[in-house]
Amino acid sequence: MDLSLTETQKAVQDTAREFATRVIAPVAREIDEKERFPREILKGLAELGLMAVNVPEELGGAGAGVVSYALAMQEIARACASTAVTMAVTNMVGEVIAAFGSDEQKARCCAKLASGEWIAGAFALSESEAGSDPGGMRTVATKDGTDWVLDGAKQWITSGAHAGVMVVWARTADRATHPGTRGISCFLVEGGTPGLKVGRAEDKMGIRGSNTVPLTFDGCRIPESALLGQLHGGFKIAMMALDGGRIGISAQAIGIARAALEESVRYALERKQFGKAIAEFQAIQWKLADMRTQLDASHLLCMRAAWLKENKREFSREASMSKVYATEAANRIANMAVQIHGGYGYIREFAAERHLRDARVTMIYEGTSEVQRVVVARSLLT
Ligand code: COS
Repeated sequence: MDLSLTETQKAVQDTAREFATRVIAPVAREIDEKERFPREILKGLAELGLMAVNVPEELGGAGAGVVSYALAMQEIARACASTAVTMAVTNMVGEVIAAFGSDEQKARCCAKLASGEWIAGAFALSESEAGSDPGGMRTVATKDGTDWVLDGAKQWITSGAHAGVMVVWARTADRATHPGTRGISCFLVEGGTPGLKVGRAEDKMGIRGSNTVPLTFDGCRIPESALLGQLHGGFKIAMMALDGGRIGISAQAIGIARAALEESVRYALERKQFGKAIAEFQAIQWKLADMRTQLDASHLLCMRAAWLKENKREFSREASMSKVYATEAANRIANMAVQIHGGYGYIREFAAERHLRDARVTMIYEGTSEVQRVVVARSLLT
């Protein structure tokens, strides 16, 4: 089995690592502390092709594939998880438009997302009463003449206040005629559209430099051409986009965990107790060994899921396995990093506490750990 990277994958990884180390890492703490949405960094990512890594070149993307995307995501998250999630959602939005959009939609949106002219994209699926069960959404789209009119509210929308374009799901037929998830459609809504109101940003435990807002649609009128994909076919688009998104979040978790491990190794070699470096104690060595083993297992699961998607094979189960394992491992690893740092792990002077706060949400968004297990179990039992 050949696990070596292609030249393109290596180049994308190197580019992301260099930018992350030189530009992002030095300001990551400040981004977290000030809850600052890092516009200039996102622009920089776009200039490097990292906002549309797996979007075809003819649409303005880098066309570098899913493995390259996962590798880049790991590098950016290693420096700053807030920047990474903004990048992840923007890449997902670009990909979903490239995959399901009309020629006009692709031409209008992909290049702007890729170039940073639109600083971010947003994925507006969840609602306050419909998170793990998006089929229970209440937002509706009603036809009025040739327009669609959106009414309802979305919750926990990453980059909702900054997005140039949002992918928005709404019910277009009632359950009587279209049972279950079959009456849901998907629309492209540009930021600033009249009738779209952005609510107050959430005060979060981690990824504090990313923007998470509720959105309200109050008679928000969009043209017929805003429909993305088939009428009533939106739920499958969401599921397929999330399958890919879960690879991105597992890569984000791996990046956070890698930072936590690297800092733990450094600290363990420097910190002296009982007259020697704590790295000399087996209690610390075993933690480091467990952290590295779980990190590598996460990476291999992530690479397999990315490779399957890139090669147009089925990858839904593998993406969920990658997400549930990598995000839970990242939480264990970040927690062990705090333990290795002792009292210093609990204060802001060191990054260990930020990694633990940032890692936590990866087990929740783009499908909770519980939902990932549902996907894996269903694939075994049906
Ligand atoms: N790819 C393509 N189609 C899929 C799919 C996938 N991965 N998963 C489901 N579908 C299709 C099904 O085939 C079914 O199609 P038909 O209507 O033709 O039969 C339809 O979608 C509904 O599927 P299902 O009945 O399995 O849907 P459920 O409501 O039971 O949902 C889970 C299943 C729980 C897996 C889904 O709701 C889910 O992923 N929830 C989490 C959502 C999430 O990640 N939220 C976070 C939002 S972003 S922060």
